[in-house]
Amino acid sequence: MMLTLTDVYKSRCDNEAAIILRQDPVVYQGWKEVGPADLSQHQLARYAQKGFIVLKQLFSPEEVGRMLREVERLAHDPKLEGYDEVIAEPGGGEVRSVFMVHRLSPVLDRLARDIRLVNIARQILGSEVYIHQSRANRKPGFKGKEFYWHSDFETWHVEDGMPRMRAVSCSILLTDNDEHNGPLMIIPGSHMHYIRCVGETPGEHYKYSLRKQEYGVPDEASLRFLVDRGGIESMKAPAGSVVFFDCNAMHGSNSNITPRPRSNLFFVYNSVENTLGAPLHGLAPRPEFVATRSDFSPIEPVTPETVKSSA
Ligand code: 6CS
Ligand code: FE
Repeated sequence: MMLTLTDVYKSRCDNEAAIILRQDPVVYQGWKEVGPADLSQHQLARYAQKGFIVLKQLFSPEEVGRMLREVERLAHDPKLEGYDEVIAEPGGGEVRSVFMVHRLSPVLDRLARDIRLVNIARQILGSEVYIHQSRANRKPGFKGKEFYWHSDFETWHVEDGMPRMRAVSCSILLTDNDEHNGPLMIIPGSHMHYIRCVGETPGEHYKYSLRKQEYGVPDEASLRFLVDRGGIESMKAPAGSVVFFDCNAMHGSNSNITPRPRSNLFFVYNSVENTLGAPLHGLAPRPEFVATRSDFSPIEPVTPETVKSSA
């Protein structure tokens, strides 16, 4: 008898949108090693309930300055011009995102392995972790366009074959994020429902979706359901702050028409127990710069001097 495990998180199968209850824990037990910036039990409980947590000014202005300079160096590096990793804003011109920054920059590679971030990811995911994806979203002044509402997990499950909801995004604010310049918005509690999207994913979808997502976009009735239950919170915080948010948290951000950039770095930590399988619907795997497949080995964290002295 052929056992066919139904995929509870299938999506983009037909023209039927649906709201499914989450079938996975949010905070996985089991990680006991203490780190210098660990979340308290209360913070972990709040994260489990809301789907995100904001840690104000985890990094010093000097550290943030170095990160921002490195992102701008990559964004304007003539050697990277025309590379798939560098995504222009719709309509061309400004650089919207640079992907796989942890492999393009030794400075950002060390940051991705910083024990202050890795240990919190381990606490949440209850295991060793590796980087599924990294990117810098620059959202430049006047030109930075929106990121419409979406669940990252819906894309990572359908297009990257990520089995379960056992990944966490870490966004480091490189500039002040305020109510004007397009801060990340998250719907509290939305991580507890999975929105099945309609439509059929086109081939090489990432070539368009990273500029403007048109498939894997939740329907308005489902979005209204989530917002009616949880409202909307903007991740307003000074540069150097860090937002950890669940892979299935519904999020988005508005365009930036102010002169001030809203530049954020994202590291996506995935559990080593949740490594990618085959994408759904016979889709071809997305390239390495969007979804790590070549190396699932656990991150070896680094403890910067600044942390040693303050730990
Ligand atoms: O497709 C992805 O993996 C990317 N797309 C969005 C809108 N957010 C997550 C990720 O950067
Ligand atoms: Fe996203």
